[in-house]
Amino acid sequence: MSKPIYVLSGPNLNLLGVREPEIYGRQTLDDVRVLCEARAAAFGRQVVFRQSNHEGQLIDWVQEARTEGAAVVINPAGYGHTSVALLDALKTLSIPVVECHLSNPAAREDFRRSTYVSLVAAGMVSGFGGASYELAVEAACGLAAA
Ligand code: CA2
Repeated sequence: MSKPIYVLSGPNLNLLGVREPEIYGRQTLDDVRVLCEARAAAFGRQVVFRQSNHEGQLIDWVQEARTEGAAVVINPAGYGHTSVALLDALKTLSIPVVECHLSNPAAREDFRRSTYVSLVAAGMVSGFGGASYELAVEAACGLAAA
């Protein structure tokens, strides 16, 4: 069995579909998980799909992916703009990292225009709501080693 794609979501994304639907859409994170599982299955992969509001927890999962994962898809949410610690964890990986965002941060406030994660990501998918995750999983499957 090939290793799974780790799909990690950062703070407040547990509220997806519940608050601010005009920005983040009406799909819940559980809906997004189902989309990711289906897209990965099309490539013979499974996903480990997790969300945390805690920086250290996300870092622990990145470290877990270092040995257990084939690639990481990460929506770091607010931590993308602030967390050097998360960047440091991602830098330890030798597997591909794909950054993903529901909204298009480049079309929003200036402070959202760059993320630390982009320094290590193979690429970023943003602006397509839940489909950003699906596309990011597809990209990760394409980049992951057999
Ligand atoms: O567009 C994205 O996916 C973001 O990563 C979302 C982050 C934001 O800080 C980034 O700039 C772009 C915010 C996540 C907040 O999640 C919520 C979800 C539903 C309702 C309220 C917040």
